[in-house]
Amino acid sequence: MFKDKESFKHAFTRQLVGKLGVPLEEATESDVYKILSGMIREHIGKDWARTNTVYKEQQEKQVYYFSMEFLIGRLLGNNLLNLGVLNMVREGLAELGYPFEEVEEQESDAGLGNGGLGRLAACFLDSLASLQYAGHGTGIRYKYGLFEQKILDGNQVELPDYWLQKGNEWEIRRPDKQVEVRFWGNVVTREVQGRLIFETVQYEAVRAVPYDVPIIGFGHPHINTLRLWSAESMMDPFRQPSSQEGSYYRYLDYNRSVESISEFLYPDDSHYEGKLLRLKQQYFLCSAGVQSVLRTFGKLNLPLTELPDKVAIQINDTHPTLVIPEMMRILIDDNGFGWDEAWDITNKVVGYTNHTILSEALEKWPQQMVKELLPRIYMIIEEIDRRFRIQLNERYPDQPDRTARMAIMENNQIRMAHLAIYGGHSINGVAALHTDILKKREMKDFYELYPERFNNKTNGITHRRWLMYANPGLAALVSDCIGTRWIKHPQELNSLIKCCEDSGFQSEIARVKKRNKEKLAEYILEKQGIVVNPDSLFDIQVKRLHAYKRQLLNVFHIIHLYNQLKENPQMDFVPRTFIFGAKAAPSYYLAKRIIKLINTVASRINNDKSVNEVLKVIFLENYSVSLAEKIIPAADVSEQISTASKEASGTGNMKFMMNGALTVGTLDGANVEMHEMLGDDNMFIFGLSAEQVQNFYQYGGYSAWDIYNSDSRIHEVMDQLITPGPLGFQENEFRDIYQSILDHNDEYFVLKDFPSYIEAHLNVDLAYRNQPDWQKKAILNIAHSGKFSSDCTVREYASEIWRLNPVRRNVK
Ligand code: HBZ
Repeated sequence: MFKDKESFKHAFTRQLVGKLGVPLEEATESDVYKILSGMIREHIGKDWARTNTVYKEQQEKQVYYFSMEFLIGRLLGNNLLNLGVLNMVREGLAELGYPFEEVEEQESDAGLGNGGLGRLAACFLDSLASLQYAGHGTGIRYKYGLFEQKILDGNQVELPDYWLQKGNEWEIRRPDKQVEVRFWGNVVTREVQGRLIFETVQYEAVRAVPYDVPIIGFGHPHINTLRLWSAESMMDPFRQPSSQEGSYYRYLDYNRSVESISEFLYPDDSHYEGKLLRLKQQYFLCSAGVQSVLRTFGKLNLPLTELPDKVAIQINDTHPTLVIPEMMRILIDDNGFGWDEAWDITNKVVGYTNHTILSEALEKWPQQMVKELLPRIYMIIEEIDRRFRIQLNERYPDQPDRTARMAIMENNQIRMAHLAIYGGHSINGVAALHTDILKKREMKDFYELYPERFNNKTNGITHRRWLMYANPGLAALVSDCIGTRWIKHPQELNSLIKCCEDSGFQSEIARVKKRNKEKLAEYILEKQGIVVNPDSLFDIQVKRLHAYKRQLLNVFHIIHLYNQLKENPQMDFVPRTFIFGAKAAPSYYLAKRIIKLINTVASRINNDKSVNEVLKVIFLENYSVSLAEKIIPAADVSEQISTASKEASGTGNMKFMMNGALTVGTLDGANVEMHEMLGDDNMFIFGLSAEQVQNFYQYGGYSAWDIYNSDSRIHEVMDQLITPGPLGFQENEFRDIYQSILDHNDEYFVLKDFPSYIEAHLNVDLAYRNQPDWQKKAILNIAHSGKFSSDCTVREYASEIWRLNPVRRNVK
């Protein structure tokens, strides 16, 4: 992009003065950010256009990743990294008097996602572009991203995240590419030359306007597109003369309802809520997205029967399942296809990724709601269901129960997962254990019917953002040790194994970690005024707050340690700093109470002079992608402690591993695969297995009360929630949490796993005392983390689901 640092400085200064009319000395960080991002945009313009031209000329097959969420975070640093000029720009700006860290802070996080699912989509985009696949994102441009979290008096308070307030330097509005999305109305049927024609009348039309964001590949001028759709009003949405009585007020109502479609991201990450607006959002995404995909395909001048050779659509969970009936609608109603042919095309194009087995998260839309909002789509789903039932009855003639279990429409609901499995050619889980559970339990019936559709694709994370960008010190050290091939071939991080015994390298690893911890300590001091000791062990749990993720188990352990320290202040104990970051869904009462508990425990412990030299608890406000980039490189211990079988994969676990943290974890999600590589020596595994958990659910045999009554450590911790104890809580202060465990027989096995969790932490304490050995374990974690690069994951999706090859010809 620039020949060298001097030419960058020169070009930058010229633009600053030329475009903003301010001399260098007077430019603010915000000016610097604007100019720098503008320079990048200008630089990539040609390559972006060229990439699209090459796709078109070479008729490349393209994949579209449909997702309600893209949690991309900030783009400036990542774009500079992928363009290969991050260090040069960093140094150049520093010489001009602008620390890069401060410039970066000018950019708001694009928080267009809740958590793992949305971040996975963002990592996949980075890998698709970096591996030179023709792969794009299709999503919604929410005006407000995931809420901003404030902690007031220990409680979570949600504020709107108006991330676009200062504008978005990376997007380009493309009104020329707009499409129309239709809601409501009535379907009328006509017969024309012996064929039934369906037409929707009296609908309400919405304008879908795309905003394109360039996704820059690493190390080459390959630039894909994240297309985010925004809902805007039409001038004449009802297709009626506007002079009708009351029509002006109707228009105002319409206007408001249109704006709301792309206004907010739903902040619930694990609980399905049948809200009309959410359904509108989903159809809006699917209809706009499919129309746009077909329009691009149309430019190839090929018959639509060839669509599956040129297009793959992957749906990120069931949220975009309506692509299936929408594609059917367009093929049949707008292009005159017969049902079977349309079904065959749709089926070959669509693949579905499942991210959860929690039954409360499975989407089931009320039939009535779909029928009213999307009458033609409803008819198509009815027909899909009718045909599926016929197949099921033929295949299982004596098993009406099975048909009822598997049907798409049942009990006045539409089961989106069933529609996605039947309507697509592939369903994948996101870690080996998760896929296994899908096959053997959750989707067993479907697996028996379509074994060939099921496959596993273990999640991954981009090592470019999560190692090279977030932890440049470690990345440099790795390259010093094994060279730079790992950057293009992350599995070659494996070569680090040979350095794991090298004491010089071990101390270097420790030095980098210490520096990262100091930086995080500075951040904590600045934000919260709390001093933490960078020499203490940083034990970190950052993720959404959910009962199954068991932040509560972590807090119980902290209370237990506190109790022990109070009893025996001389206890031999490695000083620890426990760090949390977590947002709770605004309507999730228990999760919010756990946040309050963590903050209350934190404030008591941090202010107790008798322990606060060796024990600190920090809750970091507003956990987000950019905060994760600061936190994860500073971790010694990573807490991945979900109830086995509940966490589909986890991806935070991989980020910590890649940054040299050691995991305390259950055998859940991708932890299982981490453990297979690392073994017991390099990971602290504890707790029930997924199978044991399932057996307890199925056959009983577990009593939370028995454990509570028989284990004095647990009793002591639990009772502090309801009676004044060493922590000084008030009577019944956290009775709700206490009851939530005992009333539901400890649904997530917090008490059951508590003893083995304590033991795992005693082993952590012991292991940390032997620093050379700890560093060796850390190195082995980094060495094995290459397998979890999303590059590997995306390659597997490409070859096994999408049937896509990288675009070989250089796009330049
Ligand atoms: O997807 C997560 C899984 O819990 C995690 O185990 C996995 O690693 C990750 C990527 O595969 N699931 C989510 O993050 N889910 C959501 O964010 C979500 C958002 C909206 C919903 C439901 C779920 O309506």
